[in-house]
Amino acid sequence: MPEYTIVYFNVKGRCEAMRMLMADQGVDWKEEVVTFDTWQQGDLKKEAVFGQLPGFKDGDFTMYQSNAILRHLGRNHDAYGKNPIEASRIDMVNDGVEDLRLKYVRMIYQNYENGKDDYIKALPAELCHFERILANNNEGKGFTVGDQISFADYNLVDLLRNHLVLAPDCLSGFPLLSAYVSRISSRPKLEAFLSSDAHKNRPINGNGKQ
Ligand code: 0HH
Repeated sequence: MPEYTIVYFNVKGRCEAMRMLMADQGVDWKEEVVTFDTWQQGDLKKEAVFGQLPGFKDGDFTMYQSNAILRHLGRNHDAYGKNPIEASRIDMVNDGVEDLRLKYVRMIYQNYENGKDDYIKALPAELCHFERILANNNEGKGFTVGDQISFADYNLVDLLRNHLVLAPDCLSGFPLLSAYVSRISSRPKLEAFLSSDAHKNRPINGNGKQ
């Protein structure tokens, strides 16, 4: 069994998708929770390749960058497509998820009070891309790419679940996305993780906004 450790702040943030992937794949991992005070001391920031967390340990190998970590897990657990074309499609979907995550994070951390309403108004124009991606793959009955789950699915479902907290009706105009989130979230091992106190009690973001 791999020896995985997430090194991160006590938030879902950029790590919940990797936790969802590991839980769903039946893989254990450890958490090294970094407090604000420890981070402020600066040693961990100096160690981090780009001066930021999350870090991820796979045995003796330590890496950074959340999307690279997701890809690493995708490769290790057969969640990166069945051939190079599927892998490239999965990369494309994941880059789209990252584009939306960056907009969400900027709103949450830099413009919540003044920007939340406009952000929610603009959401359909973002979500329609993912609805179309689903519609174009097995009529939206499965995953974003191919016929097996990928790291991009965990990333997308995590981000959509966060958006359902921000705006509970945001998927009402997107029947395929709505069913997709329910379907993926009810995979037995994933559902057990999503029902756990560890998941439920961990804040989505670091500033109390959600
Ligand atoms: N491209 C990187 C990735 O995908 C971006 C990483 C990043 O933004 O991995 N890291 C942030 C934390 S994620 C970071 O290291 C946002 C969660 C914030 C939770 C509370 C933070 C308390 C900080 C004291 N930020 C710290 C830094 O840049 O110094």
